[in-house]
Amino acid sequence: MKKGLVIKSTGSWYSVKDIETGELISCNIRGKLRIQGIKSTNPVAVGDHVEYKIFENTETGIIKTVLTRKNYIIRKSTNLSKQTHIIAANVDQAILMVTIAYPVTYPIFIDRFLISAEAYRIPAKLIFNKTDLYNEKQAEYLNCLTEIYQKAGYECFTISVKNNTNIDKIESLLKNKISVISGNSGVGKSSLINLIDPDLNLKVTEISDYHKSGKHTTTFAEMFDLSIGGYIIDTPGIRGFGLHNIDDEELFHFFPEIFRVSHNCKYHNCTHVHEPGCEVKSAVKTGEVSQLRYENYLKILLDDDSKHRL
Ligand SMILES: Nc1nc2c(ncn2[C@@H]2O[C@H](COP(=O)(O)OP(=O)(O)OP(=O)(O)O)[C@@H](O)[C@H]2O)c(=O)[nH]1
Ligand SMILES: [Mg+2]
Ligand SMILES: [Zn+2]
Repeated sequence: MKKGLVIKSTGSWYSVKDIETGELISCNIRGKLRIQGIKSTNPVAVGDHVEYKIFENTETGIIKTVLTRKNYIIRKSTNLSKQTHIIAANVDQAILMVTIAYPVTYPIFIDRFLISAEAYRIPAKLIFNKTDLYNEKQAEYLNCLTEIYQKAGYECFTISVKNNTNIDKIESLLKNKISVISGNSGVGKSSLINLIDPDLNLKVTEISDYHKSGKHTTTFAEMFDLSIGGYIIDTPGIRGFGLHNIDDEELFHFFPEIFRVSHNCKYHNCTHVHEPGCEVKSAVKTGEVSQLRYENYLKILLDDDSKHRL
């Protein structure tokens, strides 16, 4: 059996790069597929290492086995079933691209992404894009958010793809790593990759004036070789991250700054909602834990909808 790396997935066809020859083979998954792990709408994802076989007398192949994943990042499937959709597998880091406006990314969306990354122990970074567009108030809000997330332990970058601001920092971030970049549609994920590697010539479109949101220009996840070294996985814009298999009792483990102070709570099974002697609540009062992060923790914990829906 040959070994390969899945670099593109359209749902029915997969582009597999042969590990030995580097050749790209179109594969499907007809027949029996051996796979371990979670139930998802896509059994094979970009970043997967697979074993495949060339279909007799053709140039195409069949994926037979998906090798054990080191990690993966998921979003909720669009239907209301409990199924999830794997965005990418086997990554070194997960990057969320955020915009304060054009379109707006909500902090709770950032938090759900971070929880999802923490749960799979994938280092997460935040890139705030389109700084060229922000008025004074939006710039202030941007500072406020980066301060909150930096304090929580996440590296933040503020960039403008349009003005080429701080792109060198992103190049250092991506160099020699396998990174997946995610975010709402229209935040500029593909634009950033084009700026770093113009030869890739990825499709981008204007965000719609009417809705001030993106148009889902990128429709399939795809992994690209970067000329600076490393791989980047561009992904379609999404609206929500799945919090698959995260129990209420362990949700706070995935807020690193909350987890840190929780060791000193009076009750070992403190949920940090109403208990006396809760160090998390004290830390919110002193500002050690941000009010915003704590409120989002409560929102996700107490609001079933936000846990199970898109
Ligand atoms: N003003 C400004 N516009 C930007 C910047 N970066 C990207 N854009 C614009 O934002 C729009 C959307 O960019 P894309 O790169 O297609 O966004 P995307 O995140 O890949 O979107 P999807 O593929 O739909 O998920 C395009 O019109 C870009 O030119 C920036 O830094 N400043
Ligand atoms: Mg795109
Ligand atoms: Zn507590």
